Amino acid sequence: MSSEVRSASAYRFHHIEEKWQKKWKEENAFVVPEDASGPFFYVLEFFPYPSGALHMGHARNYVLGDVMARHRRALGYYVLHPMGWDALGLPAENAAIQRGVHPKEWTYANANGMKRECQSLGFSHDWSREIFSCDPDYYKHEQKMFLDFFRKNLVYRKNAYVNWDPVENSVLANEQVIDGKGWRSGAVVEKRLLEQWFMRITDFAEDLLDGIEELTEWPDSVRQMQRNWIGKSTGVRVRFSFLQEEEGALEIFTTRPETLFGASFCAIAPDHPFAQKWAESNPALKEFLEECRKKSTSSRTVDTEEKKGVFTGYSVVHPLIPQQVLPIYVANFVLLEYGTGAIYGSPAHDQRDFEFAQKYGLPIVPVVQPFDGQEPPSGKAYVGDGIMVHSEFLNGLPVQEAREKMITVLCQKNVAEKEIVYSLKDWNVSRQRYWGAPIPIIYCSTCGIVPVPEKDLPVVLPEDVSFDKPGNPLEHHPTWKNVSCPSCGKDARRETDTLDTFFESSWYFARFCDPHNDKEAFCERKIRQWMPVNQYIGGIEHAVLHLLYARFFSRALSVCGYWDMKEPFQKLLTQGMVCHRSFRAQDGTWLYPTEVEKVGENTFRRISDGTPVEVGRSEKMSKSKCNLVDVNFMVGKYGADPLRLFLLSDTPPEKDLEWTDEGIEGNLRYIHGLLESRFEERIALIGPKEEVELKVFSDLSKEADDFQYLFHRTIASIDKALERYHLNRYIAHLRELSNAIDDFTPQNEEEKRLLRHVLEGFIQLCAPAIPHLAEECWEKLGHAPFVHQYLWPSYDPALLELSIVTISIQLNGKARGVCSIPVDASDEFILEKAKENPAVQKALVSGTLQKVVIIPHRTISLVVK
Ligand code: ANZ
Ligand code: ZN
Repeated sequence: MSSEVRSASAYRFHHIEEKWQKKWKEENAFVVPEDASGPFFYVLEFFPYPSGALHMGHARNYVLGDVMARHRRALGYYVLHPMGWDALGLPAENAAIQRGVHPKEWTYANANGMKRECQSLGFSHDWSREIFSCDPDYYKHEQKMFLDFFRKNLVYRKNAYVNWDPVENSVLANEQVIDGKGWRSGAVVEKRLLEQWFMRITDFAEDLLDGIEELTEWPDSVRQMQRNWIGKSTGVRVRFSFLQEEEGALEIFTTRPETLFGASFCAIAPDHPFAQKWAESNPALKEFLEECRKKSTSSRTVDTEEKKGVFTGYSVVHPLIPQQVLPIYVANFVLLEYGTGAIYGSPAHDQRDFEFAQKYGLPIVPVVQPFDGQEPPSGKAYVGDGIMVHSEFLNGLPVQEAREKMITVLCQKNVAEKEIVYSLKDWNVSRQRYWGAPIPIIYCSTCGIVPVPEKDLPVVLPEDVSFDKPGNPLEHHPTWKNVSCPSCGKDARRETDTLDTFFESSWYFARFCDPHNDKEAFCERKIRQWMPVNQYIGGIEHAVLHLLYARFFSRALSVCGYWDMKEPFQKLLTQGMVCHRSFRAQDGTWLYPTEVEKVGENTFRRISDGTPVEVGRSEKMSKSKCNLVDVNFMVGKYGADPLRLFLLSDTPPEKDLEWTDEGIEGNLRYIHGLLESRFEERIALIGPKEEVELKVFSDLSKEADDFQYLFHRTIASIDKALERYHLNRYIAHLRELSNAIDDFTPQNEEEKRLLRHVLEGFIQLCAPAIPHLAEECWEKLGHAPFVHQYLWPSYDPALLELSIVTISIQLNGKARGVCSIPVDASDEFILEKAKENPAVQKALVSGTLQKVVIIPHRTISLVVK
């Protein structure tokens, strides 16, 4: 940094952070005791891939989760807040190929480094539950699940076209193909026919769709993305008979049967059985199919491509106009796996059909006329509503009515049936890679597909593999795949495909409830205790894949008797990205922020040679643009608490956050101020430590009265902000209160007690955001650690003139949660409410209620023995 820029003062409190991190660890501060009786709260962040180092996006994700976990603890919940590693997958294997380090070694080393980073940020994870998905003790349970799925016919093998990544030498899921290219390699994806294992997620399409309605605490955007992905369409399947002497009929699927009188051609997918058959005697067709095969199978890429086709030489007869003949094309925009893999084209009312018809000179017959006064568009298809024309018995009807009528007529004529189709496909779980969980299957030439007997699980990945040949090292291993058939004893062969890593992430959240169970994946009691995850937090990039697979897995595990649960995640927060401006040297190369220095308001130069630097717009931090800031470096320079505060302030969690050095320096100054000057000064003014449950002070001066009011209002506002994820507002309220604390000078003993009371409350309110600093101050105020073990401050609703209050529930002297009641609720009402608390309910099963003490607007204490 140049001297013109006010440089960041160094963080001076690393010793405090280390001190508390050590204490938390030594005293297992975040480990949930085995005999915990509730209430329970499960906070989970998407478990990370151990790529090497935390990036700022991870840090933001875990800070958000940590605030929620610490807040819940202070409310009296037992909080499960675990962390582990999504440790299987390609990058480890690539590291092995490129650098000769074994994937296992690479993975564990990375995870350990990232774990240290997590700890240096003060996250309250329960590391006693750490899991590695690459550990055979983990994946043996999922191999058992695979066998149970196999038994229940939820997983099956089929020959299918797959997306083949020629660089990775592996099959990709549709979701891993982006714009026709491999999501990691960027290579143009080809099609290949391979035997693969598939999960029957499509059997659950309707149920998964229905379930979305109940996910009211998920962002609407994610729910809509899931609906779109499942892609339910209600339509009809129509049979067109062949003009030639061809067996059967051409079946098409349409959602717009009312346009049938506008049909001018039919088209089938390149992989449609008819296309394959006719190509044998049609070289032009054959060539076209070859060309299509090189393209991806992903439905999501087809729309953007130029529409192309070839006439097959075959035709069908229009089902309602016997003298009208429609030519059949093979077209690249028709997908094999949607509907029937065949369509009729009605070019005036479908853009794809329109482009196709124009290109091949096919008739474009409008059959829907826009309502009076509207002009039909020129040069493109009209897809809107209107009145039917040129359509015999439909003429004059609006589109909706015409559709109903057409369906009735076609069904009566016995040429069509109603049909519902989904764009969701079965989930291909086979990967031709080494660093994955082996699929527990053996192939025997006599017995066929033989599941590995349960007693032989886990099927462990061999460690002695070599990566010098392309493709799957398990294939090249000299012995591993050779086994004897468990059923007949003859020579047989292991499945060498491994499971898609989305398999591991589809149930890890359940394993965290019972991570050391070596008999089963998890026991039911612990699942009942913790699941569903109450608060799940992660990036929007997993809105469809991971979240949909996990919802499906819950259903599949229910079918197999593991539990009875459909929805694993109750609340979901999808946080925005962390962005940073990018810098480019004059020769166009990207520069790291550490390679440039600021010379003016928005001008920078390259440190090495002083040349000017082009400043780009703020974008998601990424390696390719060099606009990353290193988490470790920032913790070293600014400290964990200032970094946490920065990641929480200013920007709401769901929005993109702009990294600026100025921003974090502001937070650093705030923390220095708090710890160095202001806190010490204040502490000299406060009253003695008291254990009384004193809350509202009376007979105060006007200034003190206002101060007290602000304190209560702040608690109420913070409660609301935390409940609604407005974590940026939470920080703003804290700052407002800390300013008021600075400005307040007590005039008498009573006001000194008030100041202590507010200062203590402030420290407690701060603790979820800046826990190291809070612990330190808490200790200075004369309290034993840890601050999160003390009950969260509460406010007096009467003071704030509120009608609803939240009170805490104590059972046999321990905080057991909260409940909301009207301010004027009777004692009987409050008791009834408290009895709805799970811990109280449980205690009342074996014990009886001995005593009830209600402190108005604050607590209800129950003694049950
Ligand atoms: C005739 C028609 C006329 C269509 C019209 C649309 C507009 P959604 O609604 O997304 O489900 N289609 C059917 N199967 C297809 C396949 N395998 N590949 C590509 N396209 C296919 O889409 C249903 C519509 O997509 C169907 O309705 C069909 O075209 C086309 F004015 O039939 B329609
Ligand atoms: Zn056999």
